[in-house]
Amino acid sequence: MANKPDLLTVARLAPFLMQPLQGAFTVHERLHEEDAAAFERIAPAIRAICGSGESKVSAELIAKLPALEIISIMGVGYDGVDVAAAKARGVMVAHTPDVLNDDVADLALALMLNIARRIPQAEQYLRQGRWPGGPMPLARKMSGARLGIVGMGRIGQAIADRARAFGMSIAYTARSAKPALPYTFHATPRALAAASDFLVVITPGGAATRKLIDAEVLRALGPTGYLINVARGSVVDEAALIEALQQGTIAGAGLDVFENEPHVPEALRALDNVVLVPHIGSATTQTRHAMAARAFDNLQAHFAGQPLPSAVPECR
Ligand code: 8YV
Repeated sequence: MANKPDLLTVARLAPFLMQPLQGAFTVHERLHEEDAAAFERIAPAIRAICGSGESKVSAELIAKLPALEIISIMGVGYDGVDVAAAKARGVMVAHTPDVLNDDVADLALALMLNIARRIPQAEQYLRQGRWPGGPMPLARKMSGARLGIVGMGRIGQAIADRARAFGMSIAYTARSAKPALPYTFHATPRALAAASDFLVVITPGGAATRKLIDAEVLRALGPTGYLINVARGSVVDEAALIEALQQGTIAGAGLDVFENEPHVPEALRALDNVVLVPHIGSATTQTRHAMAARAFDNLQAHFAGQPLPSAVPECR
């Protein structure tokens, strides 16, 4: 096909996204990282960027791409994109909300159950042949406990839906109260933590939420409280969390996201009161295919002159 628009990828994208991209675009795979000279030659022609939820699209990169029209992120989070810089240049930003709500909410509940019932440790106990020596120490009941949700957006609500089936009481904090929801609102993460057994973080990343969960919030959660993070590593002060876990300031943590992915501090990996998984919130075949399809649809709609299926709120 003649005149395929030039597209720069800024992440290692899945083959099921790369394939349609290569059909519709001239794709330059992470050229800005791989080959600076080649990137400089091709930069003036780039009309689209495609990346993942963790991708960085800085003002500096945007400034190098005078023909850029759209940034399509395969992910609901786009905190790595300088949206203000994109908007100032009239560049659209799109993401893939909704299609991953179920998976991320499922994982939040899985982490809660795993840390409370100590499933990974129990499995090791059995595998290591320790069962004949006696039963495991008792764990913590999750059903009926108090759940606090930091960020009551679409995924927060999907977590609450599931937690209701476990008979949990549900409270939340968000920028403002949502009177339509039957849950208790707390104005600050600290007040919410003080009233929670499980504190689940599912708020967008970025400057507005950086280190929102700090030493003070962890102290309020207390020695029988658990922290679950399925949002962004940046939302939690990781050094303060490690200290709180080491000292028993909180009971434990279930973490899908980290400050410096894919690197997880040795101090965190050495702890027994954590369940750690490598950012797998949306990582099922079904959901990643749906996200890829949406990321591609956003690009296609743009170049067909149609409204984007899911522009980010700032660009609507
Ligand atoms: C993925 C995510 O890590 O949607 C997000 O914001 O963090 C995840 O679903 C990733 O973006 C997949 O491309």
